[in-house]
Amino acid sequence: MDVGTLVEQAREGRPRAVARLISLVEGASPQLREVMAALAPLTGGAYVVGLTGSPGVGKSTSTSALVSAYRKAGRRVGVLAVDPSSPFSGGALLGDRVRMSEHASDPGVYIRSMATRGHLGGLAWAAPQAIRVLDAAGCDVILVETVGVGQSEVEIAAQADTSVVLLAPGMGDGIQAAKAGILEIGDVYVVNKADRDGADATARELNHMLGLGESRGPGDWRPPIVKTVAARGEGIDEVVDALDKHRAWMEEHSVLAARRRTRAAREIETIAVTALRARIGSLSGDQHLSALAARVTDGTADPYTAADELIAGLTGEQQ
Ligand SMILES: Nc1nc2c(ncn2[C@@H]2O[C@H](COP(=O)(O)OP(=O)(O)O)[C@@H](O)[C@H]2O)c(=O)[nH]1
Ligand SMILES: [Mg+2]
Repeated sequence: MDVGTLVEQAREGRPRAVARLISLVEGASPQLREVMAALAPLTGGAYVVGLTGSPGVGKSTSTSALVSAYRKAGRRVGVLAVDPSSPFSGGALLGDRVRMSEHASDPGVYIRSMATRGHLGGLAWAAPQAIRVLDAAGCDVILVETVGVGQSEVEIAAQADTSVVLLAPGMGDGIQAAKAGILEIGDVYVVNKADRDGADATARELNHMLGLGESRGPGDWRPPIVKTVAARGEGIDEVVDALDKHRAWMEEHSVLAARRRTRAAREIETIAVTALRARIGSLSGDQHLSALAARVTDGTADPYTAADELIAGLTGEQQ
């Protein structure tokens, strides 16, 4: 099937076309360039929410509950579950599919899991492309769940309009959060598993840590802390409310547009660096590179000068 037809069908909301397009992204298909060009004018309508937190904290359960809440409000929802540590989709995310299974037959919901380790450029490259597909397919809200470990959480936060950081009592999350720099990335904090002992203490500790080093002005956003029992859907309306408020605040202060520009800039950079690296890689046996290497080994050129020449040569031969 040609790209134009596929994009047209995805735009109409046909799930198989959406799935095919995301597969093209995941497989870094040669058609990707054409796909992205066709999707570009159709994007920008979706609100992207990132959910991060340690494994087991309740991200998938919360995502599923949020899907229910948004569906009740008549919104179309996309879910992207990203596992940056795995080269395979499906593995660690199998349990997630089970937790999302109640939405599997809903035509207003797209659920997709995605592995990124096999990718050049990893999460920073693949996730935004998949988000574009869901956006063009008419999703009003896209929930991006990351199996969170350190850097990937920061990466996903950079791709979302609003970042939700989840914690749960008794997971030693407080200390981990501080270590992982999570305290800088959350727009909304959720203390899930509030049915367990220690939820209040976790919320208090978090509130304390968020207040440390605080230098917010009157118009600044103060990340709220919401307690939930995602497994029973409790507190989910409050999370939706916090997300709505954050979105409204961002629009009011032109933060949303700025964040999206930052995101696009990073995306362009990642694609450019990946392309350059691929071009250099394909040069390893190249005569020009060998000649430069010979000049460096015999001392007639320094490696910086040689690198400059290499880069100049690469960009000179661009199509
Ligand atoms: N007690 C309790 N368990 C929960 C709650 N939310 C989720 N869980 C359970 O915690 C486990 C991990 O949840 P999951 O959503 O897969 O976490 P994820 O790894 O962050 O996606 C599952 O067994 C859930 O049923 C909650 O609010 N209370
Ligand atoms: Mg999960």
